[in-house]
Amino acid sequence: MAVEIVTVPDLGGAESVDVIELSVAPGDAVEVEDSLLVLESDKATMDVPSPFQGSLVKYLVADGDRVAVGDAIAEIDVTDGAAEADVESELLPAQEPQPVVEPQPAKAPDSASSIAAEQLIVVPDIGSDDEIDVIEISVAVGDTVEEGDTLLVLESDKATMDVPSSHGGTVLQILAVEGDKLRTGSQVAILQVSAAAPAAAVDTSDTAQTPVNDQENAAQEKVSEQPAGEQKASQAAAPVSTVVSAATGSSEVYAGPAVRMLARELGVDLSKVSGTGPRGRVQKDDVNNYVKSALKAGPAAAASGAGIPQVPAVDFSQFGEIETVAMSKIAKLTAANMQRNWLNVPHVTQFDDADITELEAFRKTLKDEAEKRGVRVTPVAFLIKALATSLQANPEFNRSLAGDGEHYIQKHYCHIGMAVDTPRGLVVPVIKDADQKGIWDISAEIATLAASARDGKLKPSDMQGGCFTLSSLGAIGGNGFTPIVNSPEVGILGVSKSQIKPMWNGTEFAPRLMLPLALSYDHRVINGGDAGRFMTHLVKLLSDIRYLAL
Ligand code: CAO
Repeated sequence: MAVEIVTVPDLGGAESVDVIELSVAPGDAVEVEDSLLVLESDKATMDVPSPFQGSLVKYLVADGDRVAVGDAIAEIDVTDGAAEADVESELLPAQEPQPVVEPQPAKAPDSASSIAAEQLIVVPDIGSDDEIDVIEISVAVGDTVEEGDTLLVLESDKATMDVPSSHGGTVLQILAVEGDKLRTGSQVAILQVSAAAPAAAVDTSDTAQTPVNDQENAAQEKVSEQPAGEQKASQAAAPVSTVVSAATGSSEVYAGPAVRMLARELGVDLSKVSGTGPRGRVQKDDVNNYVKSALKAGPAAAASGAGIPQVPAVDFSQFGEIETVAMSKIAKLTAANMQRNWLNVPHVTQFDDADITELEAFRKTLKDEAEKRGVRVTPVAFLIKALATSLQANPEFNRSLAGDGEHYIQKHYCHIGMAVDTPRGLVVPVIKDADQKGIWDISAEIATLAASARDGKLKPSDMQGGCFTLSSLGAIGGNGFTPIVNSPEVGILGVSKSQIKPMWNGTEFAPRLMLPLALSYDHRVINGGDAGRFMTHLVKLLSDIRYLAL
């Protein structure tokens, strides 16, 4: 057995880097340029390709190790293979297509062919003189790019922008690294531009004799990524790709570190994303588009994107007669919103009963006056007024979490949403400035909004701006339920059917009309103490409505 040691090649300036992936298993056959392992610095992820053909004896490092240039990383048994790529390619049978390394047309800037011209690519006018960080190098030396393909990505504190190639050709040299600061006119890359260049970038001399399928073509193209000068398989000069070829399971994903970071943040499995960049490279837009289409595909797909196992589809017709009924637009929206809120908001629900005996007695006395005014006064009007008053006394409930997760948005207005059950589905019109309105006005508005909701005539503005939601099922029945917070609001009150119950008044049990209340809240914003105070205040207002006047 003839064993060759593979060492960490030039790291382009990085002192030491982490091993983040061992790409093959001991005993596996490896070709020259096959990725042996993946290293990651804080700026880039790099494949370490094998300089030898043979089989992997063992790794000399483990996943998570930190390594530096020259460290021994693997042993390759080269007994049956040849150490040099060009020798190896001659030994291969012609019928058996392999990802071989062919000598490339000269690609170094100082050795361009006579028909090729070198083209310096610079940062185009970016609308200011500011220096902007390079956050991603989108191509590697040896890549073939079309005019308009992204060469690198810049990011200011306001925007991310792609720097497109002004020419098509082969990348000879990249003149920036991640973390550099560039401005309009800064040098980005040198391309070899000529009619022959793109064809030369992927060698076809062998494929002309040996038909290969698409996959093998892709493998061959990958092997040809490195400039010819660097492809010479010698251990000392083993090339490091500065782009990422990250393995996810057995399938390789071609993406840069910034894209991988975005995918990690969004919980996206990159192996499921189709890359639209050069040679199928996954770009940021591909990840964003994947997320958008997963969300559009419906809650089940979105949930599975978040790593939640999907409920398996069942063929119900095997159990009896069925009918497939289309969901209304409102029902689909409600389903998506409910799932989003259920998954995003850490819910707690607190329960209590309000004694509304006096409230109901008073409400009945309003009947004649209500008829004269042409309105119906139901318990819901008092609940909305009491909620508005409680929000004012407990402003934590009139907040939303800011997008940065580090601030609250404190609202100084008081709009109460009211869930309305309609034939098309659930809608939530909003009673604006409920704190400034009396019971007559609120009653009239409830009637108008509920009627518009049932007739499908609510305007978008009727349903916007809610601070807190009331969901009253009192007219329908039930002892209690746990409503789902209508995020970005942080609280919702679920009201069930009032019942006469025997209540101990200190000397005896007396029949009292008790209203079951359930307060669900977003525990990121509301503490249990806040919720206890809010509920106690609300119960006090409903049990003695004179407090509403204070
Ligand atoms: N306990 C006992 N009776 C109650 C009650 C309660 N908590 N709340 C209302 N009632 C009574 C009313 O007193 C009224 O009877 P009277 O006419 O004899 O006084 C009757 O029930 C009808 O009241 P209502 O609640 O329907 O009246 P409203 O117009 O004020 O309510 C609205 C409007 C929009 C809240 C209601 O029609 C509605 O759609 N509720 C369903 C909300 C919903 O679907 N929530 C679930 C959302 S989450 O899935």
